[in-house]
This record gives sequence, structure tokens and C-alpha cells, in this order.
Amino acid sequence: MKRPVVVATLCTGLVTALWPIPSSYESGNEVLWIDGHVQVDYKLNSQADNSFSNSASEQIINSAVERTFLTIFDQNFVPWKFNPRNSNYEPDESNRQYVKSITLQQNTPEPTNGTRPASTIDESYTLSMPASGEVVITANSSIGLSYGLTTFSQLFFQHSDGGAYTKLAPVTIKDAPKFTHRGLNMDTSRNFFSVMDILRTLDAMAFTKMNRFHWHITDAQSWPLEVPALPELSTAGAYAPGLTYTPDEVAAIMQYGNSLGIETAIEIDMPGHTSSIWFSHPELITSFNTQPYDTNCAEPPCGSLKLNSSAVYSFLDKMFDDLFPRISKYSSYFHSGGDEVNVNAYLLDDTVKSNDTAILQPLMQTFIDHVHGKIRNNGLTPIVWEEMLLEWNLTMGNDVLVNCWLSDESVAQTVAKGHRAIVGNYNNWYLDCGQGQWLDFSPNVSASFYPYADYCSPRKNWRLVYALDPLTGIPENSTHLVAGGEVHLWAEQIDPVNFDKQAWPRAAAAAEVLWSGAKDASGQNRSQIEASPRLSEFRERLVARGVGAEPIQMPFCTQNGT
Ligand code: CP6
Repeated sequence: MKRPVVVATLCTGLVTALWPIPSSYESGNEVLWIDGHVQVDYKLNSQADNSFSNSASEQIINSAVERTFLTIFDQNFVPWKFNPRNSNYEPDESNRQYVKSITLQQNTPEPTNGTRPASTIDESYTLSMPASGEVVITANSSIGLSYGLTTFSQLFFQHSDGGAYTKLAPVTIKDAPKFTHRGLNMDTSRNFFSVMDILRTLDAMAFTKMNRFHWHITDAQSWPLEVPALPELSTAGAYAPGLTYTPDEVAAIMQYGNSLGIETAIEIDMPGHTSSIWFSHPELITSFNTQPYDTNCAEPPCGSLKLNSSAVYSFLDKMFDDLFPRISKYSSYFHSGGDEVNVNAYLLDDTVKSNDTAILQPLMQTFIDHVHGKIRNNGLTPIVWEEMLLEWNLTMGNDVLVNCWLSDESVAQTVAKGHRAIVGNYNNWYLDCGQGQWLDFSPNVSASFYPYADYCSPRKNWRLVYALDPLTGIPENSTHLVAGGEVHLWAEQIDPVNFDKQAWPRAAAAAEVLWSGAKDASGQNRSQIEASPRLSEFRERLVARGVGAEPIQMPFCTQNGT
């Protein structure tokens, strides 16, 4: 028996699955079917040679095309959900019009930045799908074309007979990101994640057009990174043999990211959050697991790199000389950490024996100058946590990106000092606490709706993520210094069992803010009411691709909507 179609206030019927929403999007209501054997042509509209290497571009294009068809035909089916795979919504099967061709046109040659996409890559694209079925996607880079194909795949729904169709032709899209830095921070120290867990996360990121993978690879609890020049780091510091990342695995992860348009910023958090180095090099660490912990660090086990030690500098040089040349093949960034350094730790540092900031601050300046010098010598751009700039008042080159996390005000202070900022305050964009759904029956909420006391409230849902505008409190003339933002998945209470449901679909809510901007065309905060069914459909597609994203609506909403 068919259920009657009813109109529910916050439940609208068939929507697109376009996520993030393109900057300009027009669609009609003609039906177009697609056949898995449709011709795809790639045209590089330039005489110019390019050293990015055609093979890298070709790999990006070929894998994007393959993903497009997999998404449309093989994975886009979620058996426990009914809409829009509900016959109520399926088009008449007679006289099918088909997509006739897909032309990918690259207007300019690939950026010439070694074997990886430049961080300044042009990610924009256009997509035209006339009702006659000749699809044209244009872009200035292979990543732009890949994004165009991702958008294209999101226009289609699977028919119950296994075919696929759109009811949205003709479609005209012109799309470009609002922010260049659209990231996700994954912590592989507190809990270990397999290479497959990370690759799956990169896939999900690319599906929502995120382009920076912040890999918080080490911390106080474990050191899973294999450094061949210092093998003892991981043999003593990993949770168990095998719970490590080999150089080949790190390279494979970074290269896979590049093929999806994602650059990886590896973070070795220093000088705090380093007590896992103690397992192999106790001589470099202030003390191990000092009690009571909260006078010495933010979270046990306490321990910092000594701040005035030549042994620490030789150790770091050895590590960087091994690591940086490998990183720079695939990325423009290295993150040197710098969060939550507790001055009391240095009372126990035999090279300092003081917690006086007047003594510590110049030592910290020397430390950051040394580390950043090494980073730059390898052609990489340094990233630091905000405390290095705003709490320690260090002088750093204005090439340094600042990872803000404490508040919106810290973003404003960072750009006021001339640095580029990465937004992601803990209230809105820390995703390691629960994401509960009950608010999807409520009106729009504002970014400050939840006080800090509710940090771990089950009410911390996708809308709180979506409501953050990265440009809050930023003067007009400084908005260009807001590079973008990141969501953070600290892993004290996350492991491979719950990672996907903590991350998704909330990370996608941030991804839309970062790609499309927090405000709509009329300058208002984007409507959560409009976004809800669209995100719900996007979530179904994440699940269909093997990502364990949480539901945000019941089938009731889309099944019985209009
Ligand atoms: N680990 C590291 C963490 C946190 C930070 N750095 C953190 C701090 C406060 C909250 C959540 C996470 N667990 N290395 C801060 C950047 Cl509420």
C-alpha cells in the first residue's frame, strides 16, 4: 500500500544532492537518462607544454571519470531508504532521452609546480547540460574538471531498474570556491587509524570539495610515524608494532589526496604534546607524565621538548632531513604545532629550570625560527597553532598560516597581525563530541546558541557547524587573509569504530560554508531549512560510497514531502 503524500513543514520532497551548493546554478525539469557507456572526451585547449606532467593530469581526469560512473551506477543505492528511489518520484520510462556526450575542456595548462597541484590551483569550473544531452564541463585545471564531474554525478538519481536519470535538465552551473583552504584535521596519535580509514576520509572530503588534509600524526600518547633516520621513535612510541605509518604509506596517502585535489599538511606538534618521544629519547623531554597533570599540561601524559637543548635541535634536524624532502613531493605545507604549551613544564627542563615567560619567550622564538627555517628550506610553508602568535607573541614571517581554534576573536587578531588564518573554533568546528539530531525539527539557530558548557552536548549537530561564518568580525579590508577553515576530529574518544559518524555529515556542513560561503545571494546566513533535505540526500550518498555518516532526517521527511 502506498502512503499518501503529505506536506510536512520542515520536510520537503525530492531535492538535488548538490553539496556544496554551486555559486550559480540554474536547472529545469526535463528528464535525462544516462548510459554507462557514454563517450567522455578530454580536450586540453592549449599549445603550451606543461611540466606538471600530462600523466598526473591524466590520472586525475581518468580517476575522476571512473568515480563519476561508479557513483552514478554502482554505489548510489541505499537499500534501507526509499526516496528518491521511490516510484512516486521516478520518471515515465517511455521515450528516454539520454546524455549524448560529456566533453571535458581544460582551458589553460596545468600549473607547473613539480608533480603536485599548486596550492594556488584554480578550482573553478562550469557545467552545461542542455536537455539535448551534450554535456560540457570546462575548467582551468584538471582538479576543476574533476570537481565539475563530482557535481555532475550529484545531479543523478538511481532508478529502481538500475538505470540513472536526472529530472533537472537543462542545467547551467558556474562554480568557484569562496575560500582556498577547506580542511579536515585527523588525529592519528590518540587512536590509530588504518590507511584505508584515511583513504576513505579523503574520498569523502573530495566528494564535498574539501582540499586540505591536516594530519595530526603524532601527539603525547603515541608516535605512529616511522622515521627511517630515527626508527626508535615508532618502535618505542607506537601503540603496538604495526600500528605505524611507513614512508610508503605516507607517500601513498599524500599522492592519493593529490589525485583528488587534496594537499596534506602533516603536523608534528611541538614543543608541547611530545611526550611520546620520551619512550625513545627521554633525554629530550622535560619530564614524563608529571602529576598532577593539570598544572603541567592540558592533557596527560605531560612532557615537552626541552627548550634550550642542542640535543633537541640535532634530533629535529635529523628528523626533518628525513621527512621534509618526502613531504615536499606532495605538499606545500608542514604544520609545526605549538598549541597548549604549559610554562610550568619548563621548571622540570634541566636546560631552562624556569616558568618565567620573560626567559621562555626568547627561547621559544629561537625554537620557531629554527623549525620554520628548516621548513622553508624544503620549499614548504609553515602552519602553527594560534598560541604561537597570540599567546607567545612570536615574530614569524607572514607566509606562516595560523590555525585558530580558541575563538572568532583570535581570527580577527591573527589577520590584524598580517597573518593568514585558518578558522575552526572549538565551539562550532570541533567534531569529536556527539552530534545528536533533535534540532532538525527546530528553526535556524545562531552560531553562539550553545555555551561552552555544552561542548559535549548531544545537541552539537550539523546546524551548529553550518552556522559559523568564517568572516565573523573580520574587517572588509582583511577578509583576503582568512584562508579558510578546518573541522577537527581529536581522537581521544574516536577510533575507526566511530570516526565516520563523528565526522559525517557535519564536516560536509563546514565544507559548504567554505566552498559556497556562509551567506546566500541576499547576504543572509544560509537557510538551514533549505539545506536540511539536501544534506540528508548527500548523507545517503556518503553511505552509498561506504562512509558511515549519521542520518540527519527520517525517511518520513523525504518520502512524504511534496
Ligand atoms: N589536542 C591537541 C587536543 C586539543 C588541542 N590540541 C583540544 C583542546 C581543547 C578541546 C579539544 C581538543 N585534544 N593537540 C587544541 C588545539 Cl575542547
